[in-house]
Amino acid sequence: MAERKEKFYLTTPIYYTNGLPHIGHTYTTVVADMIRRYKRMRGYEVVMTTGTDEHGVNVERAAKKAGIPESEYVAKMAETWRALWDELGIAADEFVRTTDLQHVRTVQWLFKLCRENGYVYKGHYTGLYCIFDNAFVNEPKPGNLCPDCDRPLETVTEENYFFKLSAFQKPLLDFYKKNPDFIQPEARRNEIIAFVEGGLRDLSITRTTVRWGIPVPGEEPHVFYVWFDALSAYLSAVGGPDFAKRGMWPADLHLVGKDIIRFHTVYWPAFLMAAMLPLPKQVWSHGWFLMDAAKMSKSKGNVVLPRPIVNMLGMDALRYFLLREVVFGQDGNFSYDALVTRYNSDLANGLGNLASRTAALIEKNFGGKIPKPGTYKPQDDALAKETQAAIGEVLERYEKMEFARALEAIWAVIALADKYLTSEQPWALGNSPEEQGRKGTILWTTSELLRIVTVLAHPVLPQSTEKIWTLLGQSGSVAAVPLDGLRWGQLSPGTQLGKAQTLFPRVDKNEAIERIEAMANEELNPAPAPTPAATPAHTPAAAGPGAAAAPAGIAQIGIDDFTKVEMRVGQVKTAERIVGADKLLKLTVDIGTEIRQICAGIAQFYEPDALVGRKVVVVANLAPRKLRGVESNGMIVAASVGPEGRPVLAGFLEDVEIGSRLK
Ligand code: ME8
Repeated sequence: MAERKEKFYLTTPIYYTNGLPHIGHTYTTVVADMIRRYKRMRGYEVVMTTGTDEHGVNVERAAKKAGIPESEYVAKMAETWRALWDELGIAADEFVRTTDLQHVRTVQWLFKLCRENGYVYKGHYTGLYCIFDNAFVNEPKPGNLCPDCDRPLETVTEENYFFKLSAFQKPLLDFYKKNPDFIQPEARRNEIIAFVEGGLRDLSITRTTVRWGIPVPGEEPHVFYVWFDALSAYLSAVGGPDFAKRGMWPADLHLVGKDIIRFHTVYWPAFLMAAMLPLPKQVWSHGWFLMDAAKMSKSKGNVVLPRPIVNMLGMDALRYFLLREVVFGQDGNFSYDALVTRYNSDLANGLGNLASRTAALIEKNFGGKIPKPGTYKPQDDALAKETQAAIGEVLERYEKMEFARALEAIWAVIALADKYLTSEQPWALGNSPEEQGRKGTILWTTSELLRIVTVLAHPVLPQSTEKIWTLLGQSGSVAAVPLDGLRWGQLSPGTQLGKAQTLFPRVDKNEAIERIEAMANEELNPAPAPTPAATPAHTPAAAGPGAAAAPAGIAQIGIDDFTKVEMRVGQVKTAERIVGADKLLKLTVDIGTEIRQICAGIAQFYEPDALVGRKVVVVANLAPRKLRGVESNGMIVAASVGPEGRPVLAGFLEDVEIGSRLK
């Protein structure tokens, strides 16, 4: 019988369904997907789990607001999350929903084990509770605000089942000591140890104030506290009570953001110890992706969405940026500017250019067949040596979760290849046998370097490395190349190159950012779907007597819809250009009740100075949004003239009072 491969089981958090995925969630999931691909290339049997956390008060409220039952609401949201991961090519092996039957069984079973072992008792609990974070809060901020999200806390008293967390202070501390790698990075480990050393209070693990949750069997109306429920998902994904059959538990790695490290390194191992189940091997907590140094939130209008970036630059560009830009474990700032700059420099001019340049030279000089190397010069040997050494370094960096350093090492090799080509100048060599031989050595060497770089970068750039693999005429998938067997010198001369591939077309930075932002604004503030009353004019119903014809293709709206738009007369107070955004002006506009900052795409047609004092029409109730990183609170109305859509500002022939509403 074939020997079973060593297993590796890793997880992302299971995400709340009362929001939509942004770049932060994408980050954790991309890292997990990258590790999953990397471990497979190192010969492991890998399972990666993600999913959705579907119970609790927030879901009850969101479903009510949407006017649908909770089950329907969560089913829709889970599908949205799953579909996004599919679309981004980061679909996990297991997608757990906490409303799955298998999961429900697992939670009830885990509770039964903890109870049978004497770690569960009934009591009362009164406390300040944050319904947004689903947690009782011990140290509220002044004004009884949640220390995490700054929102008001509610006083809640209820009969609960309690988990004897206090009994696990010593076992946990012993466990951390025996398993120094359990909590990563080091700084987080120290924080958690200090927290546990400070003493642990028992934890209420059921609720009677919540309806939408997993029932505690025979104890209704008790339902499980969301964290007891959610953490169990890692176990239910790989078999639940029958976990031994699948052979994946314990998890080798839980990837989490630093917001939820305590749940994963204190509560979760304590629940498992109480149930006498094996403990996960490692919890890795990464930092925040911040936008303008602030946490992302929809109300601030600073959420970064993955889809527009992927539509503009491709998934690999986003993956590369997320993994290259910040040290894994630390906070990092997200900026479109940095994203596009890296795309152009590292991907378009770096890897993409090396691949197409090498292929073009082989095409021209060797009819598209990888040449046989002739004799070697010291500079060829040096390049071979450096590349071979990079293999070891990159694998070590990946293994230590130093993804940015791994990519740095790969790109250092790409830079060496560029330098090598520039100094060896194969294009300047003639066709004598000697020069042809030299060209063969140079181009074989470059192709071999490219092959190695392609294999090493595959976990991060799965799509484009497959294309380069095909371009290099290699058979099968690059994903199937065992990393441990990767050596310099394995490229066979004579291999026919594959078809030319489009890898990373260079983009104009300003234009790319504007397009990404426009798509993001569209996704965050979608145009409302036409209501049934808004029948297009060309249908018989609307074309009957008395029906005013709207231009074909533009739906009619009722007066109710129109009155939703609040347009007011405003006066421009200041106007300035925005560095790096050719088309935008930043204006401050007095709309009677307040002064607003508004960005307008009119910079190519209006001089800032000429606008000051001018009266304009402002859409005052448009949701705030960011344009090129600048907040815009409203919109200036303009006609769009001619095929290029030249903006002409709407104005008045008579003097009008600032703040007057347009009706
Ligand atoms: O906490 N930067 O779900 P959640 C980096 N359901 N990562 C970020 C981020 C940011 N700005 N924002 C979010 C929950 N994340 C629970 C988890 S697990 C048993 C239950 C990532 O939807 C990061 O991984 O609030 C963080 O821990 C997670 O999303 C929180 O997702």
